[in-house]
Amino acid sequence: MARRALLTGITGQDGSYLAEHLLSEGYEVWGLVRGQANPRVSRVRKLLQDVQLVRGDLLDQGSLISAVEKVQPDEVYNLGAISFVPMSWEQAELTAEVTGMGVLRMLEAIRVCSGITASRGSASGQIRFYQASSSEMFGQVRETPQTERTPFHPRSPYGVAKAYGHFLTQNYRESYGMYAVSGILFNHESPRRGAEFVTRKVTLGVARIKLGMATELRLGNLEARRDWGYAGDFVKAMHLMLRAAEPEDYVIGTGRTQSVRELVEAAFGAAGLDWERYVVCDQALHRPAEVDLLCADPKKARTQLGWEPTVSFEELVAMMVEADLRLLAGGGDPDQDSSWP
Ligand code: NAP
Ligand code: G4F
Repeated sequence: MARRALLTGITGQDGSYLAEHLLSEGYEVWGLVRGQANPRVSRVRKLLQDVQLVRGDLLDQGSLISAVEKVQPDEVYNLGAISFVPMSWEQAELTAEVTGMGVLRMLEAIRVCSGITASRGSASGQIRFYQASSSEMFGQVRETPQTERTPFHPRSPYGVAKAYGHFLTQNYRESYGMYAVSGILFNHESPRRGAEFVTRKVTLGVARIKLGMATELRLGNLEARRDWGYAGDFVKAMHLMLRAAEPEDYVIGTGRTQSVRELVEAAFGAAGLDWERYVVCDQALHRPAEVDLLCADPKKARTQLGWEPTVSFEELVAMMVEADLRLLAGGGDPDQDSSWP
């Protein structure tokens, strides 16, 4: 029998790559979709034709219980979230509800459907649970590089909500003996990355300037440093975590760090452009509290899971610039369903 996976966040970047990976591993894949007429659902239907869809929302406990009852998954990957950090200041309560409380609702759905109570663990095979934790939890970092043992100091309502979900996942593992793990993932990008995040904003900006569709690119803090990897590599780590013998949390990143300025140089350079002629620094795009530096120590994932990133920062930037040049030159719209390579 094929193993069955239920993914929240199927319409997002990671959901798409993880679904493709699990399908290639022989899984039956189900995606949770929300809303009455969510335009991103048609993109999923087009790109991921073998994925089955079930309705539900991380804000709605009953819908998650119904989804778990219907799908009867072996594995649940909770990727759904308000994931754009600046939005978490503008809609802090919604972020807490979706990104934080959504984890509680998903864990409860699994617990209730599995018949697990404080005094009785799961009778039959356990549903394994993956939580999409984030390096944003490290925030104002206490040490570099960051490991599974580095203390958290989140700097945004998003980071705080992720920390809640992270500790809750650990707590359900300890309280109920559930196979529940968190992947503390550092920034990962791809041609499917949302246009609001800095890598894609830059590669789309480069493509627009190269094609004569724009004359400048407005950015915020160029000095922030991130550990950027390729999303296609990172989703494989999620799967490896749920197939491990013991439920444990892992840091997933490349171990290299670059500044936004270096990202900009690489992206404009990949299109043969001099970034200093086009980039405008805009104070309005700076954040109320910044995370200055993130850099992973992925040693545990390497030694225990055998996970290694395969795409370098330079290859990733070139891949994204090329994809955006192709998209825009072909008349594509980054916000439309046809746009995912
Ligand atoms: P993304 O592209 O922004 O996708 C977010 C997903 O969450 C979308 O599918 C969205 O669905 C869904 N969602 C939003 N509100 C929801 C709700 N109320 N109920 C159910 N689903 C909801 O994010 P991503 O980059 O793929 O990241 C996946 C996960 O990893 C997120 O939890 C993110 O916080 C976390 N993470 C990402 C990174 C990274 O660098 N990419 C790093 C660390 C952690 P709709 O289409 O319905 O809005
Ligand atoms: O691309 P970003 O918006 O990603 P950020 O804030 O690091 O968050 C991403 O990674 C997290 C993991 O560490 C995830 F949990 C989260 O869901 C998301 O996927 O910004 C990266 C850096 C920041 O320091 C920001 O201040 O780029 C800087 N930046 C400079 N100018 C900009 C801009 N960011 C954006 N989005 N837009 C700008 O114009």
